[in-house]
Amino acid sequence: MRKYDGVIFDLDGVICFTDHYHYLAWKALADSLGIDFDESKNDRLRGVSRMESLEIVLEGYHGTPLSDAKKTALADRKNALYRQSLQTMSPKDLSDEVRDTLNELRSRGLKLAIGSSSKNTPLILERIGLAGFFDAVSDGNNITRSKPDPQVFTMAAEMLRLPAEKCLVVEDALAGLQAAAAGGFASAGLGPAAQSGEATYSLHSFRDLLDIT
Ligand code: B16
Ligand code: MG
Repeated sequence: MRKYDGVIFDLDGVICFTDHYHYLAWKALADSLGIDFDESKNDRLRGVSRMESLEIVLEGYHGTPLSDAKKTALADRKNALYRQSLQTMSPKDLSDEVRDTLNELRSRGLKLAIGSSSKNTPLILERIGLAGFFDAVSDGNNITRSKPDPQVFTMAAEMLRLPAEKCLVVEDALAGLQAAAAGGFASAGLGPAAQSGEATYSLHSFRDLLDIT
């Protein structure tokens, strides 16, 4: 009997790599506010929602207190810069390895979903040529609590009409692996998350998924 009937993929850091674009946009915002911001701080933003990311960036802010409206305006400014970068993406930003593995998983009869914190998920999927590909898309637009809360994955599983124990979550972020565990999902860790000890399976590469599904 098959171990999993569905796979729920995180987007940024798993299906494609927009983290450098996030970095450039946060860096530009931080510079304009006189805040120190580097790649290591950017790593703390993986899988974390936009407003929670802003709070992490603002840890280095020592100016006059910011109202909620001002914070929203700052997040909007960052997002506008980020979306400009996303416009440069194309189907070439989807690797052959990811495309071939997704197709192979589907041909094995597995249901495939996205479980991403990003509100820009629809735009990213369209840019990389995957709009309409997934059986379900759960993202920052349909959740009220972000990772490490399991809501984004629980809703993806519901959309697939599968119980958590029949779905495997694929993640690059610690917050995402914690979310998977909290929701009762097995997880496969890629990149930094693979070394955290939180993942059910640690993958060296995306195609390793074919060995555990
Ligand atoms: P947005 P994921 C996450 O995507 C990113 O890793 C994280 O850095 C970002 O802050 C978050 O999406 C929200 O993104 O500003 O586009 O709504 O890894 O969950 O696919
Ligand atoms: Mg991610």
